[in-house]
Amino acid sequence: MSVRLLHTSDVHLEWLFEGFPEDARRRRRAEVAGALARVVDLAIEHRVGGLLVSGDLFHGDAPSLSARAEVSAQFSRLDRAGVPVLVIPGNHDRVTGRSPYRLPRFPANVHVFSGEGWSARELPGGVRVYGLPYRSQDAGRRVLEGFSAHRQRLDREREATGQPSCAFRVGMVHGSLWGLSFGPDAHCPIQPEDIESSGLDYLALGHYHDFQDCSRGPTKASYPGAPARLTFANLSPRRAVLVELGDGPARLRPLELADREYRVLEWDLSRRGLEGLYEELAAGADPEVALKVVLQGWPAEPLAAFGEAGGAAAGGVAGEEALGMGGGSAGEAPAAGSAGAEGGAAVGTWPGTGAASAFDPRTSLDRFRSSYFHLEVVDRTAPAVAVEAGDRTVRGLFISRVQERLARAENPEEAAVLRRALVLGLEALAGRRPG
Ligand SMILES: [Mn+2]
Repeated sequence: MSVRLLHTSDVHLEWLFEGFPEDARRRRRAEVAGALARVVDLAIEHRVGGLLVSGDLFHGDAPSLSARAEVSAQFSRLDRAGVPVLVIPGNHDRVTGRSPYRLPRFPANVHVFSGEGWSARELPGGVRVYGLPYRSQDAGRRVLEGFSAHRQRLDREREATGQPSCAFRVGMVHGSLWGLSFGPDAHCPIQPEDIESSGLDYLALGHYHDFQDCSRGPTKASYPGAPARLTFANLSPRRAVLVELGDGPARLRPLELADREYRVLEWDLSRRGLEGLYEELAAGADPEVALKVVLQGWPAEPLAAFGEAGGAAAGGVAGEEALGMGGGSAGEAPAAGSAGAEGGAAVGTWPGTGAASAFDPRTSLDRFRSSYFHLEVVDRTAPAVAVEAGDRTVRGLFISRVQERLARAENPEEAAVLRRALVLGLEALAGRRPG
């Protein structure tokens, strides 16, 4: 006897796609719904005995009526194809008063594990599925600890109610495998040894947004990952996992799901320059690609390279020598690493060759916005300035104050504002009108 199941999780219908322009956001949300439809297509094509959804089907616990209708429509297609659907709520769509999981809106083939703890449900072909809905009170608990005792109790209960004994055992849980990086989003820790001793043939995990095979010992386990990319962290191929239960250990076949291309470009302006970045972005332009550019360092180019904004300011700066270097005269305040390795040019002298304030990392790539589906700039630039200990000049004190605040900045936005303040302040101290 053999049975195939299809496993998905973390669809996150109605994900916000924060930072995307409105039109791209709308299209991306439609693509997330399309990914769910594609998973349903695969379940039908592969004639699976069940579709498992391991949490975070919805991005929020009170999804819109249209998102609920979309899910119902997709699950109805499975109903017509005779495919049961098993769902556990995740940390994003946990069961609350407004939860779609409380309303009997789904077609009859859908079962949501929404009780207090573990419960079990049978699928055709001798498969018993044990599901644990996410509950916030379990967030810090090792959720698979002692699972085999729950399994044995549920087996006794199921068999007492007339269910035949099962040939295959599958678990569903939404939580963080120990050792995978979840950052502050770690919930319901899962220890590898608890997978190994679970007595399950397959553990259908949810919460991690990229495919990961987590098999341990006799138990196969995986995170399928979100079927459509949700953030720029999701660069790996999208997957739904086909699980084949039969003789011997379960077999996993991760099926690839097509999705929009996301790219991340890290660019050190001190080493590779701004002109080089412009060339790179022009060469890679593709209105279907979502691109994130992480800017580091600081451009050493002369002002003209800073583009239109810089060009406008250029006139005012042409006479920079005449304006003098203000408090930052070369003799008084040699800036960071003026010994700059391999001809580090303007890195190390401040102000540099042009009005640095004409370069604003936040808007520096605006001219490329229409060349990409979405262009996101992460500003980790670092204006290269340093101040000697004991420098009591206005300039020295200004730099130290801003740098102290930078060291304590609580988020990237605050740090970006402080770096901008540093640039504008130094320009002003150099006697220049900010660009
Ligand atoms: Mn999730």
